[in-house]
Amino acid sequence: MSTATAIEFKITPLNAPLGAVVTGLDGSQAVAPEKILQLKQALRDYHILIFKEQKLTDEQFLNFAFYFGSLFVPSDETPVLASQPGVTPVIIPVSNVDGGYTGTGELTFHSDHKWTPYPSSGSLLYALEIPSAGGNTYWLNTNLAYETLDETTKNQIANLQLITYNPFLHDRNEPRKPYRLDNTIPLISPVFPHPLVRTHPESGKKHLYLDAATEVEIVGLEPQEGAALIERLRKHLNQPQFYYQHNWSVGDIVYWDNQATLHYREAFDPSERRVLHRISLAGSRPF
Ligand SMILES: O=C(O)CCC(=O)C(=O)O
Ligand SMILES: [Fe+2]
Repeated sequence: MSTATAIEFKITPLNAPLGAVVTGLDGSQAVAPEKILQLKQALRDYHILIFKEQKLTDEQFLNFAFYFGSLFVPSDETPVLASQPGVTPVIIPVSNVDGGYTGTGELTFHSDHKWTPYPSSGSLLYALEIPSAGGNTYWLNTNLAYETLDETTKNQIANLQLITYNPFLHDRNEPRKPYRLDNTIPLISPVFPHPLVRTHPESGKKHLYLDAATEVEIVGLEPQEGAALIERLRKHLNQPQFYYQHNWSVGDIVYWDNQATLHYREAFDPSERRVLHRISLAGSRPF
């Protein structure tokens, strides 16, 4: 006899430039092989998956995440959010309370760990406490951003390599710059150039692999020319037609593909609590 309350497993695409909602799946339980495969395909097709009504311990959250890959572990020379010398937590508290990370301010569009040699393939963020207003997270489809460039620009950027400087090694007293214009200043971090147009390792689609604000440099271009090109590409990226705005509910897990999307977070009222847990999965060398 089936219970009246059991919800059927369903993957429903959003009416948006990316994203699908997954209902009827309990991440605290073992997930059937055919469902895992359907979810992997859906991630490839929709770039972000939103799992509703989850109630997981940290251990269950890890077990669920590891169906999709192994843990992203940065090297000591490439610190990331929450890195302390020699260790980065497995589950990162993205929270404005209790010693968590990222505060209450706006976070500009980015993909996680892009400045490392093997950036994270995807991240999962699980909502435990959500403010009454603000703090929405937006995900942007970087394949659409690429495809809507004009042909001249596509040709111009086809073989360019981009360096993204590690924001966690940035000197706090220095103003943040969008582009490294003065290349006589010695570098304080190792750098890992990646293609500005990235091919997705599963779909083969092309993606504009650039975030909205981190300091970058195009290899081999004159600084002024590189800076002008990056400014133009960033203007193009930042268009509502490319993104979906997620209004969090407690119990949501959003699993996004860092190889196909950028994400942005709105600021929220510092007197409210916002607590999420994040797991990032390992990735491969961009090509
Ligand atoms: O707070 C958020 O919604 C997103 C924070 C973020 O960028 C991340 O967890 O990678
Ligand atoms: Fe992030």
